[in-house]
Amino acid sequence: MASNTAGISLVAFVIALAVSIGYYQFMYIPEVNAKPLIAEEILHPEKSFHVEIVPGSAIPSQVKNFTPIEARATIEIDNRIIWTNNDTVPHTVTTDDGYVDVINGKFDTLAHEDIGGFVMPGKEWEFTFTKVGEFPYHCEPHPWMKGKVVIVENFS
Ligand SMILES: [Cu+2]
Repeated sequence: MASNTAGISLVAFVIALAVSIGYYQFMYIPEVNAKPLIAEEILHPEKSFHVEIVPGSAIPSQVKNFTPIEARATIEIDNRIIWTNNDTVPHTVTTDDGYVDVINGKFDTLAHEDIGGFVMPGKEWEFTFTKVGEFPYHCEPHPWMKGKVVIVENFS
């Protein structure tokens, strides 16, 4: 009789264990790893906002470097910012405050292996901001080069 009860509770324990492993694998893990649902218009806006890195940007006396200094773009419209390096030396676009976009990763060319960390002369780099806010940045080798991305709410 006692061994029978023990047998039943062992079976109950095994079932409970299987259920909790199943929950962990099929419910909990996918939920934790899932990226937040973000509207298609934000992930892939219709337009881009262009910032030029002007010739001579590596020289401190060239006060124009990131042009415009403030890139003011609208979420769902042109929240994809494209930097074009028209200078003759490589530059970076590096967040001042460590901003990491939930979809597109760190706002820093140095964190992006696909371009070797730099916007090379004649090349461009794009970064899509998936939330509104102010995102100050600079160039790592030339810290006097400073700019800001401002993504504003879409009221249209
Ligand atoms: Cu630079």
